[in-house]
Amino acid sequence: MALPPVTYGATERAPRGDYATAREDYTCDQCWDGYTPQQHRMYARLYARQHRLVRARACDEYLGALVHLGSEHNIPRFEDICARLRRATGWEIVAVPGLIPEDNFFSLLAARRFPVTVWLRTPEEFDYIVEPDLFHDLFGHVPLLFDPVFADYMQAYGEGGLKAQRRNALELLSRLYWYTVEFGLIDTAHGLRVYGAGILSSPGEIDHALSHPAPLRIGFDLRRVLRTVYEIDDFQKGYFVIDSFAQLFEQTAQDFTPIYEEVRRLPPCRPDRAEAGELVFPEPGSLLRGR
Ligand code: HBI
Ligand code: FE
Repeated sequence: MALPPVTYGATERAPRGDYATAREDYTCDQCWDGYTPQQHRMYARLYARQHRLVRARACDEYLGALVHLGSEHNIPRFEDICARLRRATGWEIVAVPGLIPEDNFFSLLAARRFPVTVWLRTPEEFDYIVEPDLFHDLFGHVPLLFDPVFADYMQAYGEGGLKAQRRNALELLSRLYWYTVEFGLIDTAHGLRVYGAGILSSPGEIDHALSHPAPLRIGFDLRRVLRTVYEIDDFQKGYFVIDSFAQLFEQTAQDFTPIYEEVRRLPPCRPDRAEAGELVFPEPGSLLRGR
């Protein structure tokens, strides 16, 4: 029975994926032999560009795990990555036709299975893609699943998502995913670094997130994140900075129920306006100018 495709947000655009071949749980086969030489070349071009950009800007945990994606010259076989990933943190990656319903998404994460999209953007979409594609999911998300603490955080997020559905708190919880897994920054001895997949897989947002004076960079605080709205189709106006994946895991390893009730009673926050008393990181480069 063909499953209905899934799209997010108010969009008339037809979903990119072919859901006809998906199983009941929305997983499908990667069909690696079906990729054309042009698609392998496209992957290699995307990898080469992003690798140059992330080299000095991504956190060490990410850079150290990139090698596990395998060859940079062609689209990897998911089962090859799976073999390495299972040994590292007990995670697997599973092929999906594209975006899948939240319940299926959370259930997969809770079972330490990360959904990776099987289709790859076209050359015309080299600089911008509207939906997560194979490159975003593989290059952006998969390397950090090799980090034991981040891997535990991702599973806890999946479990939290299943609970949030029952508490009608999906919109609040999606902000946590957005400001950590997709657009998170981490403070290191060498300065701010990127760990969010949406930044790591973007040609322009790495520089924007770390070097542009405009965005606000605020110390991670769970309640503040759950209150902060976000836009999906432009560079972020604000980022949250964690001290470590251990801090992120500890600060979110609690029952969110009372926190959802607390946050619901408060007005939403803007990502580009600091609230009283919060830790705001200095504008990049300002320390060098002695300001
Ligand atoms: N489906 N394949 C896929 N990948 C995602 O990142 C994804 C999804 N479905 C829902 C979703 N993300 C977000 O809405 C989560 O916050 C649930
Ligand atoms: Fe993503």
